[in-house]
Amino acid sequence: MLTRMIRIRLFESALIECQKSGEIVGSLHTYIGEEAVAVGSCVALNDDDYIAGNHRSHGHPIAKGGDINKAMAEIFGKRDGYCKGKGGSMHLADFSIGILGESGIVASSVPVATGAALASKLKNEEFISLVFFGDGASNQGACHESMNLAALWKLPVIFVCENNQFAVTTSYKDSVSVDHISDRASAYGIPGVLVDGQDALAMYEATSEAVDRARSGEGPTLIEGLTYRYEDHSLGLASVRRDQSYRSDEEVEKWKKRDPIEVLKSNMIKQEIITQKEFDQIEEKEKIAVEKAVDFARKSPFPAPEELYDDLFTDPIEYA
Ligand SMILES: Cc1ncc(C[n+]2csc(CCOP(=O)(O)OP(=O)(O)O)c2C)c(N)n1
Repeated sequence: MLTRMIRIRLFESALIECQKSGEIVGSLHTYIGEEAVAVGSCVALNDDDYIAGNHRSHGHPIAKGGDINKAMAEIFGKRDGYCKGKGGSMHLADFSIGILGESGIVASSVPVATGAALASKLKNEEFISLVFFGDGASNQGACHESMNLAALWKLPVIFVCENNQFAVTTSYKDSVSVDHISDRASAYGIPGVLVDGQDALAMYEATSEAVDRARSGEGPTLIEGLTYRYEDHSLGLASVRRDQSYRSDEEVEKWKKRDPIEVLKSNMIKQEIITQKEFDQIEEKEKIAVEKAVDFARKSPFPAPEELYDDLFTDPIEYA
């Protein structure tokens, strides 16, 4: 878990630099500060369980064990990327390890994961699915419809709401009618669990319980991981540039003091599971891996213009 959280942090930090230098174009939604939610959840799953994500989804595939070379190349828009450079930052799918992919349409992955869980049930398969979505997404109709149906049909799906407390600049306190998003679970008759999203172990434990429920046919669970986004909502989007008036510097600093990597690291050092030196070694190894990923992405070619329509449709259509 520690390794994967460090990998996500360094991956995102490298992306910020490459976006600043102009090597990456388009918008980027970084996951820095929220790493424990994805990692704690994903390590409770098997490789053939499915996950789906959203626009803030570089961390999810990395947490599931995805290939950072392919992820980096995709975000660079290069041919060796996960979707041959045509999906970009919000589309890092890898079916071989259960990553169904993501979508920039807020809340749209919630019914996708619910559909995957329905497929598992109809086919009498063992796999389950888990979807990550934000506090903003939790207000969307697609989210409520999916939870209702999943509860009614006892589908093996886990709903993980990453409550990073803001939808762009709107606080969840101004847009959610209950104190906690997890409180909504009672309306569907399913368990709702509020978890410290800065604590990877707590996320792991809550998800493991939900996995047991899902696999034994008891249906879905709603988990709310209370967390915080350190960076701006998005990089590279002119409309949300640098507006920090919706939150104070003190608040950001307060949350950084409970950094998810530090929380796990200090816990492990205290319990003598790891030494500072070993931590430094992991960090160094991941730094090299991320540098290699950037290099891999830089060297990969852009897709050729004539490949533009390839892989878009199940049955390719002819163009005059
Ligand atoms: C259906 C839809 N509405 C609006 C948007 C614009 N939009 C992109 S991200 C975002 C905020 C989403 O907030 P949240 O779900 O809390 O996720 P977070 O960005 O905080 O991780 C909005 C409104 C969109 N992409 N899709």
